[in-house]
Amino acid sequence: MTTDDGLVTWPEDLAYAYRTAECWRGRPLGDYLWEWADRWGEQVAVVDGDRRLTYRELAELADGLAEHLSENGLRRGHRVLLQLPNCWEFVVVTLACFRLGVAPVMMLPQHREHELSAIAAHVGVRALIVPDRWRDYDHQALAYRVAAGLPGPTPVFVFGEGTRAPGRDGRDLLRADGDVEARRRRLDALAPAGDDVALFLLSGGTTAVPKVIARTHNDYEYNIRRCADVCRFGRDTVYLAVLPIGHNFPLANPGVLGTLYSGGRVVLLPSPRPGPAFAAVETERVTTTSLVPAVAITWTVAATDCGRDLSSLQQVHVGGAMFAPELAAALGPALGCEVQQVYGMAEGLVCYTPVGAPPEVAHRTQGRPLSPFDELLVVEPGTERPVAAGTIGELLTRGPYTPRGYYRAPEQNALSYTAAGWYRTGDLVRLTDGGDVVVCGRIKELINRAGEKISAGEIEMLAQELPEIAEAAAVAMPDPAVGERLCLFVQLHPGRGLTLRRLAAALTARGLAAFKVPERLVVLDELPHTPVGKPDKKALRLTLMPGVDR
Ligand code: J2J
Repeated sequence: MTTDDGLVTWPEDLAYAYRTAECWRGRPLGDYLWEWADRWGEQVAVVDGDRRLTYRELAELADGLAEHLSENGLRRGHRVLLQLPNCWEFVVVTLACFRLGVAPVMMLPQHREHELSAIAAHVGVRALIVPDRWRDYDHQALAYRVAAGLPGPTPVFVFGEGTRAPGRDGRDLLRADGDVEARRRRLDALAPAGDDVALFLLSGGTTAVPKVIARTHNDYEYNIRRCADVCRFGRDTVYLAVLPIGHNFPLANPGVLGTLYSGGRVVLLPSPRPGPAFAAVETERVTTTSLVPAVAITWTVAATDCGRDLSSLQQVHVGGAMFAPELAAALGPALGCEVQQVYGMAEGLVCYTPVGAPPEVAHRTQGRPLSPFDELLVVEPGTERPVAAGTIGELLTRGPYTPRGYYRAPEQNALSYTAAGWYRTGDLVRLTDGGDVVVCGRIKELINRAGEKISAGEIEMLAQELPEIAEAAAVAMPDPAVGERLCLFVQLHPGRGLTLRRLAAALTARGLAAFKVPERLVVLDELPHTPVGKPDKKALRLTLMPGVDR
């Protein structure tokens, strides 16, 4: 069923079943904040550089901020765009939003005007939350430009040292003075329901238009709880977050939220560079972290003779892109810990290889679903016809934490979800006899660059708006370091010329995030086409294979 607002809900009978089975507890995520503080109050919850927050401080700061946001007019059902790097403020803001029932839309620090404006308009956000500067980029100015293009006044809240926004300076909002208990009760009274949207995640996507996934408090809490359980998180867990925590994987699988849920300690770093990460492992006695394969490879190399004591590491989670078995086998010995592979998606389904799995499972599969209520169906690509057991096909899935459609996207939903509510992952998988998923490829048109998904359609549409380009096709180019890079094949208008540098400058000027800018340009007299008139990407991809002449 779809609400008037464009939210696709689970069928009533299933919702009933998920509640009865206690997958869904009907408790908003913000509710847990004080439960944690009451249980583990003086324990350190979050470490960011010199800043160490206890569970109690976290709860008090989040409540203080929630009240400020509420005084600024934000309330249950509203949405805000959240674009912060990995920092303690990110955690406080997210928890404050959960508390109020305001849903943050999780953007990445690398996103620019193109992404921010489209998503903000699509979701209908009431405020923007940004850093002042990040990696020499003025996010505050960016946010004001985005806000100016939105209907209605959209306040910008700025976090960081050099903030200058009067009244919306994050430093003024991150205070927990006054009567903490009274505030706690006031906010308890404003709490959202379990079925409310807790947050919006971005889809890796394959299309030109942005797709967002609304995750409810019920479904996200279940996902966090199951992940934390499968990964055996507990009070001894020290989780190092090095991937951008706006991503589902480091945010909640089990990631930051799974660690807090378990009474552990979260250590935040702004990047996965091995030097600072290994130093943090040593000083904080980190037990676990999550990596994408591209980072796992650099860590494998860097760990040798790194001069750091990495002996506290117990498990490393690797997912987000293809991970070759031999690389998976090499990572554990290099770091002196166990590797757990993860196959997950912001759309819901998450699979993990279990703790203690034998090498043939841990190195050669991407694990099994988190929940006994997850349904997996492997079909002939693009159909709903199951393939023979053990053979490769497209994975369809349904379950208690896999929403039934994208938010406000009926046309896309008709393509990405079947009438019976299965999500078409676009991934090619096979299931082993033991029920583990092996990811074998994909049919969806995206470029997976070090785990960051780039939609081919989005880039093609932007490229075709440039005056030089008649037709464009974005294709994944294999790469040993980052897995895949974006290669753009183009046919130009007669008499026009284009270089990679000019293409990159033009797309950047249109506000495209840097990681989505093509890294190779191939100009052809004419693109090859399939019988239905689409660019023949299979043929184009073949020309990128080593040893093939163009
Ligand atoms: C191959 N491809 C994979 C894997 C994801 C945990 C882990 C990852 C994500 C994520 C996530 C893969 N091997 N092990 O949200 O919670 C590709 C598939 C999938 C897409 C989803 C999580 N793990 N993939 O990567 O929404 O193509 O989520 O459909 O960014 O990444 O991308 P995303």
